[in-house]
Formats: sequence, structure tokens, C-alpha cells
Amino acid sequence: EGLNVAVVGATGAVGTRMLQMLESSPLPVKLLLPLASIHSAGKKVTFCGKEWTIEEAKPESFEKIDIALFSAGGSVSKQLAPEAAKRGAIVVDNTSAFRMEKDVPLVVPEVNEQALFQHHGIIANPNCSTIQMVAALEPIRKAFGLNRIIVSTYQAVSGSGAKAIAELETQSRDVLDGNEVQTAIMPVKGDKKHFQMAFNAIPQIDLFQPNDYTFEEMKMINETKKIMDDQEIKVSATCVRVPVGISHGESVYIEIDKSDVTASDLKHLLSDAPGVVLEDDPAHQIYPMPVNAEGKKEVFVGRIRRDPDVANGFHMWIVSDNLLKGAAWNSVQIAESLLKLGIVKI
Ligand code: 11C
Repeated sequence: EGLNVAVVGATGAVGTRMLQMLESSPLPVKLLLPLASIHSAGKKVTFCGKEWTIEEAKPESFEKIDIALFSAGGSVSKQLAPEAAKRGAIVVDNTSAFRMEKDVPLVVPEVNEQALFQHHGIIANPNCSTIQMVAALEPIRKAFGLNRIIVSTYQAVSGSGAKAIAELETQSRDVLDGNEVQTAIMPVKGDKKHFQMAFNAIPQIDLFQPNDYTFEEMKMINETKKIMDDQEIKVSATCVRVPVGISHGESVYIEIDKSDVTASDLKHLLSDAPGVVLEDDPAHQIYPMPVNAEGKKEVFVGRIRRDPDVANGFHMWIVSDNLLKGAAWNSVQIAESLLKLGIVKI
């Protein structure tokens, strides 16, 4: 009795955390199938006290799999997720490959768990910066209506992968030692120019689109509307990379529908919201910070205050571990929801 679960990209920053999240989840995992590229095949991972051998991910790998968690990049998902779904597995895909497709639910369980019923074999895990924002804003939207979001992000380099973290560490040392700084990865590995990330802030995450927004900014805009199932919400984003290892910060301005709401109403609401932790006590310098959010599953919210000029406008600061709630934990949470809702049966 139990589920056969595959993790595609089991050796990566998100994949290893998916294994950790699965280990601490009440999901009954009968068989774990860690999958990766041919380079990692044969290596072992430990899961629930046992060693499991990593296999090369192939279409046939998914024959007996109930749930397949994918985090090995968009091209692997594009190639193998449909193969897994064809063989009866439900795919939870952590890449942007299928997010905006009409018949693919884009799910943050605290916000739109019911959308899982609409799946056709593939479910998409949203972008990390979108997940933490909508998880914090959904209780407000439900209670008071939400008509506008303007977000500026302060994103950790781990969103760009393990090589970006290594680059930040090397650059930081080189700056402090007075050595020449090498730039090869940030802001975007595949773009024409690279800039120093250490002791810097770069207002470019992913490639620029024809409208001068970056792809990361457009993800935040489009995914928010899809998850909240409201094309009318006005959303705009400026995404900035900062020299932080793990956990994204976001300065968020919202305009709600009601005008008689106070900042303490919002605090009260968020102090009781699922998956959200309110850390908001300016008198005692209590507010969320990346170093405190790292390794935690929750979304931390603080600095809630009313705009000085706009009665229905509020500002807040939202922080969460981009590799956990932003990726691995949200994926495993979706798997838990699939079982809870009876969409996957043991
Ligand atoms: C970053 N948000 O911080 C990106 C990483 O669409 O899942 C996640 C990319 C994605 O660079």
C-alpha cells in the first residue's frame, strides 16, 4: 500500500529538497524512483533511511509511477512530462514549460487547490516569486477584494542554480581580497553580457521581452492572474537579483476594493492564514528576512502599513525560501493535495 513517486532532477538544488520534503511528508511513499541525466545515473540517494539508485530518466521510467515530480529544466519537462502522463503518472512540473497552457492547472494549494480537479496529467508548479506573493495576498483578496499589485523583488541567486551560488561566493572572496572579479553567469547565463553579482543588485532576471519587461516579471504578471483566476487584477513587477543565497524578498504594494480597512485588519487576517507567518512588530524590529526564512516552508509577511496617500493602498514585505515554498515544498504539497482530494488513490 502506497504511492510510487519519481523525482526527475533528483541531484539538483530543488530535487534534493523534494526528497527532503517527501521524507517529512505524511504521503505514503512505497517506491521512490530518483531520476536524472545519464551523468548522475548509478549514484545513490538516501531516502527514509534506505539507499536508492539514481536512474537515467527515460519515457519507460514512468511505467508504474503514480506521481512524478519534475525539476530538471524546461527541455527535460517538455520531452518527458507528456511521456510520464501518457503512462498514467500525474506530473507536478516545476519548470515554466507548461504553466500557461490552458488545460494545465497552475497551483498553489493555499490559493487554488480545487484547480487540481481540472488536470489532464500535468500540473504546473508556479515560479517561486509568484508563489510566495499569491500565498500572502490570497487571504486579503478573499476578504477585501484586490484590484492592483505592484511588486519589486529582491531575489536570491539560488533561483539561478548552483553555479550562480558558487559564482557569488567566489566573487565575494575576490572583491574582499582585491582580486580581479570574473563574471560568467549572472544575470542570465545565456545572455550577451555578464555583471558582477557580489556587492551589487542587478535589475534583470531572465531575458528581456519585446515590451521591456523581463521574462521573470512577465511570469509574475501572467501567473498571478491565472492562479487567482482573475484577468482583471492589475499586476506589474520589477524583478531584481541581490547577493543573497536563499530566500526571495518582495516589496508589495496593493490596492484593495474596500476603503474602510486598516493595516491591523490585514495583520489580523494574515496572522491566521494558512502557510503564512506574520512577523510584524516594528517597535521590536520584527520583520521577515531571508536569513530567517531559509529552510522554512512558510511565507513570512511583515512591514504592513497603509499608503500615506491612498486609502485603499497598502505596502508589505514578503519573504520565503525560494527552493522550498517556491519550488520543492509547493510541489510536494500539491502531491499531498492530490491524495487528500482523492485525485490520486492508493
Ligand atoms: C529565479 N524565479 O529566481 C527564478 C527561478 O520559472 O521556475 C525559477 C524559474 C522558474 O531566477
